[in-house]
Amino acid sequence: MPEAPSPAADAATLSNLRVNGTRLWSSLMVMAKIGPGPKGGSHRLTLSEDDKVARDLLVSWCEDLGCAIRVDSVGNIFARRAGTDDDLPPVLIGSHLDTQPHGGRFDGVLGVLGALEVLRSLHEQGIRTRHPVELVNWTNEEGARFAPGLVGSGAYAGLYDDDTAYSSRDADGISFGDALKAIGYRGPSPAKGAPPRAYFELHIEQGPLLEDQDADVGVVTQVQGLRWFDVTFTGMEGHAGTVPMNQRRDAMMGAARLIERVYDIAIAHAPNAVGTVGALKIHPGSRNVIPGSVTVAVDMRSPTVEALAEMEVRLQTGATLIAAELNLGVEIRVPTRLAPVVFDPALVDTVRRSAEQLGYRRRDIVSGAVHDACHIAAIAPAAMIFSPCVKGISHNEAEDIRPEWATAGVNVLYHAVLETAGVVA
Ligand code: HGY
Ligand code: MN
Ligand code: MN
Repeated sequence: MPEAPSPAADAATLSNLRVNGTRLWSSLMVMAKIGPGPKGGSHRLTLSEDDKVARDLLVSWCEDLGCAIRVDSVGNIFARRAGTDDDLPPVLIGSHLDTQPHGGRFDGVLGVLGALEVLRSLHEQGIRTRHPVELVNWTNEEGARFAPGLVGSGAYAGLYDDDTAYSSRDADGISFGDALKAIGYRGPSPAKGAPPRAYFELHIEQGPLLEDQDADVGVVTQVQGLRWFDVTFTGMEGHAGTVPMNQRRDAMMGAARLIERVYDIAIAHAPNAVGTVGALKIHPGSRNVIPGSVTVAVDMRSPTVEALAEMEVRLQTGATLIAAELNLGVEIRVPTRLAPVVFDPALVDTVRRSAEQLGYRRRDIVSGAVHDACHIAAIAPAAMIFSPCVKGISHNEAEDIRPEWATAGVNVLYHAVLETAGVVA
């Protein structure tokens, strides 16, 4: 794509710049065809063959713009557009392309392809920025195949070393490290990255507030905290038909009582706290065998550390009590503890002003979902932009957005980048 002559960098010219919403939407639809779900959503698990196809497509789109591509040791992909002062730290923009097993077409993808649209617009409009601008696709945000999630951004922020990331195994026993190598994205550069000048992430809200309040854009001020627990009860396998009920050591009984307790704890910390049990691992997993072991995958969240700590204590004591009552063994692993995050006020203000200047209806919002921005906020100024999604549905194949919402979000991202990276006439 030939570069246009650089426009004057005066405020009036810059304020009229917009991205190409049609091009954005068509790229979203092309990406949605890779790893489609059975009901029109997406099934593109991290480090799968489909993830590789999606990564390869993203790399080719970025190479078409003349970006320099870098892949790090945990598979994060960076596409760099040089700045006039190329030694300055980059303005980093992006999100994730991996999806839930039965996820939507926009969760994460809007942020990566929105960043691509920003690079395309900078290129097409011949804009020169002082700071370099880098697009990023983070590896394994979802944590659905390999726990924990947010591994790519966590490694970049120095939270995980390669061996820790590589050692995680999926339900079939395949390791993260082997899967990464198999798709050819185990890159040479170290995962721990230098702090960028700023990080902006565009993402769908994954909740109903923005649509309910007729907002075009969400200005994310903070993200609630999260804790994941794997609680494994061990009993004794036996014949479902012959062992008398009072002689059983049935691991599923433990799981059933713990599940009830997870919901009770969350409700006791209402209205903000939430708790879910989204997965069970049952051994041996046959209808007519008394389960010998059951692992309960717990997700608990709250905007305050105090509530998270209290919920964790109640879960731990509850699990121990249940195991004693039922003569079961119990082991509790904590794959993730993520503290609540408050985004950089100056960057949040940049987002707010960009939305205002563009004439969008905006509202401040706290994110219920966690995002890669949570880890990057620990090492650099970070902020997020939300686009509404239809009825707030997400982590569901029915996830949907209106094209004008996507365009609005990317226009805000574009102007936040122009301001932060600095435009050179
Ligand atoms: O679970 C989360 O909050 C994120 O959507 N993966
Ligand atoms: Mn996401
Ligand atoms: Mn998600």
